[in-house]
Amino acid sequence: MRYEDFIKLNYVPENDLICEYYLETKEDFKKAAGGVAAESSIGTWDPDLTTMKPEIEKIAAKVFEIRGNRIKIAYPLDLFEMDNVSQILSSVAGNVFGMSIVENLRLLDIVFPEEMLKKYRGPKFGISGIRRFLKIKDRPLVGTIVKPKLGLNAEEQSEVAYKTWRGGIDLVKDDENLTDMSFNRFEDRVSKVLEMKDRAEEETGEKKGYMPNITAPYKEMERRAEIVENLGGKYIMVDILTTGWSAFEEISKYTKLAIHGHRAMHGAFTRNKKHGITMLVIAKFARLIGTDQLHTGGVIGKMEGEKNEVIEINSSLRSGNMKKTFPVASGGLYPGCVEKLIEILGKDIVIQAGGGVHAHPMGSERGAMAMRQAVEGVMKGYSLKEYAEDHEELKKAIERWGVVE
Ligand code: CAP
Ligand code: MG
Repeated sequence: MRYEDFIKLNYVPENDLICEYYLETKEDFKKAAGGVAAESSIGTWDPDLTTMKPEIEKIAAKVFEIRGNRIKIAYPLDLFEMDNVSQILSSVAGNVFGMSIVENLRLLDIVFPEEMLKKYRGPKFGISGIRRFLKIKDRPLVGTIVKPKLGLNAEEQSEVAYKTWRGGIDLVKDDENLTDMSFNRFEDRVSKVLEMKDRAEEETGEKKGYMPNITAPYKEMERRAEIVENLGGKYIMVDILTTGWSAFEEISKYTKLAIHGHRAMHGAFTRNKKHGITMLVIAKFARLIGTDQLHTGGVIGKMEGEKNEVIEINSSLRSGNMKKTFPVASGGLYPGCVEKLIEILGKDIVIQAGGGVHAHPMGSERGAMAMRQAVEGVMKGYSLKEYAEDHEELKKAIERWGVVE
């Protein structure tokens, strides 16, 4: 089959997996588009394979739509091992990005057919399960990342966590690069932080969550998940991309705990608007294989991520029959962002602040109070400035970082 033979503009997909790509080429557009369908399914550069058979040609991917630089390709399900995300990605997001006929190629969106969705359990808890567990009905969850990222010992880490829980934080998490360190051992940390969690729960009468980062070589992740479970933890955190799809898929099957998915490294392939893979696609796969919470962008913080894109990702995580993944807004956020964030992203989000809690001039506990006050003020219908009038911690936070209008 020649590359052009992979174009079938009158094809109507039924039970196929659909991918939408943005494509730029210096060569003939149809040839390049067909090339993408070929390389991601059954074809190669020389059309005259002596090994090709008519029944194999039937499962070729088909470019069935071309609109400007956007193309849609339908993939018959026989091309896939349906419950193997690595294999699916090796097909639709593999060699194609490096083909020389392609100048730029971006996988914009992916739609999984019902037959494939049935193979996946998705999140174990999802938004509703997590809300039930934390007993928080409809406000955004408030989270913090203990800062500095690295350097505190287990004891210090647990004290900082405790202070923020007391101040009103719901979820405390490790940073993406904090694992089992010489100065802060995993098991020691988890045990100390969970002890402090129990104390904070008793003192505040609220449910709290700790999300220890178990990111490590696979077998070690299993061991760490077990440590967390045996110590009474309910959550683990995994850096889903640096850990890799296969390991993430497996740990998610293995553990009974809720999973917080950190997306560190996504910018390496999501950021270039013409090439790579969108965060939307990453998020869809991450939900399929079980992430209960996922970083999707804070819109107004320190990290790149356009408003409409984040809205689209978040609504995708909450749509369909599978349990919904809690979108996490994080990165450079502080109390003054809360009103705007809720306005843009709604209440079904986790709002996290690291620097925006621990750099509060009155310290971590009162920094946590300021974040919680911001959420409560907005939920009660006040503007942040109004609510700050009789909430000192929020007032101090606004003096330091201002309010996003
Ligand atoms: C936030 C954070 C997260 C970022 C990642 C950090 O801390 O812990 O890793 O949110 O970005 O280390 O930067 P701050 P994203 O609140 O101190 O910024 O959520 O976009 O994946
Ligand atoms: Mg971080």
